[in-house]
Amino acid sequence: MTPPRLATAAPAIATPGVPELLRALGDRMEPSTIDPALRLSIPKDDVANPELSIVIPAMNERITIADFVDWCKEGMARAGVRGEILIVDSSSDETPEIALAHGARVLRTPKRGLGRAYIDAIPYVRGRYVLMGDADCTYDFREITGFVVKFRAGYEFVMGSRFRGYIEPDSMLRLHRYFGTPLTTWILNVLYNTAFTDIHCGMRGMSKEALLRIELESQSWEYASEMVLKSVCLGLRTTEVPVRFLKDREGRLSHMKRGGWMEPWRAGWINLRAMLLYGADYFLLRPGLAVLAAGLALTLPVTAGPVKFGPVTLSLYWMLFGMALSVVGLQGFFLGCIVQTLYGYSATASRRWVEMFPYDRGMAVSGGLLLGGLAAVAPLIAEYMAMGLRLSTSAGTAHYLAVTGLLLIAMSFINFGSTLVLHAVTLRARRRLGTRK
Ligand SMILES: Nc1nc2c(ncn2[C@@H]2O[C@H](COP(=O)(O)OP(=O)(O)OP(=O)(O)O)[C@@H](O)[C@H]2O)c(=O)[nH]1
Ligand SMILES: [Mg+2]
Repeated sequence: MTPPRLATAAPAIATPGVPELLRALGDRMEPSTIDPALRLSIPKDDVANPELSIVIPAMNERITIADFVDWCKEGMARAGVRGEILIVDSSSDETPEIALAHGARVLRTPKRGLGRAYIDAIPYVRGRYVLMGDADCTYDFREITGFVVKFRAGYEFVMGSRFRGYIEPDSMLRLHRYFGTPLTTWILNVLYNTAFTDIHCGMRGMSKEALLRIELESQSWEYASEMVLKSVCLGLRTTEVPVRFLKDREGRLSHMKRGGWMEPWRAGWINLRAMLLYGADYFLLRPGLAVLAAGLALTLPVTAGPVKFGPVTLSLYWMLFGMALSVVGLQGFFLGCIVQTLYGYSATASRRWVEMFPYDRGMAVSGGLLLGGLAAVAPLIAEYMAMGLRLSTSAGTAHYLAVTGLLLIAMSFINFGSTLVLHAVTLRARRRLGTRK
């Protein structure tokens, strides 16, 4: 989708800090019809109908930007692909002028974070395939053939891997190289049953169609985790290619470091948040079922009184523990179903739970559980009344039965509330799915 061109030469929106030099270079300026804060500049030697778009956020990268754009051109020539370079720029130095002079399109955007820069760029992407990375010449864009080959083979998400490629000595902090990145990659692989080797690699590619489907939302560094997680949830055809990672140029300080000592920790924190937010169902659904099963196993067999399993006697306290587990587990499971429906990653995922828990049956089950629970609690209430509003201190059969009864009542309410929310959420999800697959 290319934003419509306006014939006017003068920008309708004055963006502070963009020097007149841009016009002196002879580019055409285009006021954006999408976001008035954005403005696109097109170089003299612009490329028509690109197959590939190299989309690169940049902020004050005057030390490297010239070489970087040249590297991209070299990379595209070697890969035999017709491509555009789109620099998404929030600089206050001369980065945009240099990029434009070297043949890149420059989309000026306010400083709103790395993730937001990518979101801003999406309507301006013309290629079928999008390659992302940094403007700092740390990722070697002279070698992009692997990405192009994989794209043309039909892969929708092509992740770069520094660990399968080359890492120049001292280019990465030891803590990141030997601990942070391998550990977080391993955790993600275990949780989501994937086989990534470098989930933090900034050089990565996606087909434009897939990029639209994942609907990026992250404004800052956490876009990296969001992309990976959503690619998994959407079941994108994914592969990895080795990439070369080089040291920062003399005099260049990464934005992570420019942000102060807290910035890497903040980045880690928001990346973890993204992993939890975009994959909440993984932490709720199956773990919820497991906890529910354990809870029921501790509660139900003890309904008629204490049960001995080898050296362990399951009595009232175990039952109460089991009841707490069951409640937490059942609620966790339902929350997982609800959140999966809310994500709406696919029509099948959205329909699955509402079909499995139809409204009428849900209400009938809740009613049944409530009646069963009340019936199981009744003997204890009768005993309580008969003894003048007192209960014996030693637990008898009625006590055990009452705990199971309480559990059934709690499950009835959880089932009732969750069925309602699930169906309410589906009404909204349906509206959304009308416009997507
Ligand atoms: N447009 C825009 N670009 C940004 C912003 N923040 C960072 N960038 C650019 O995004 C790219 C990645 O930033 P880097 O500073 O290299 O961060 P990094 O590679 O994650 O950090 P290191 O691992 O320490 O190198 C660079 O090209 C930056 O210039 C932003 O807020 N807006
Ligand atoms: Mg970098």
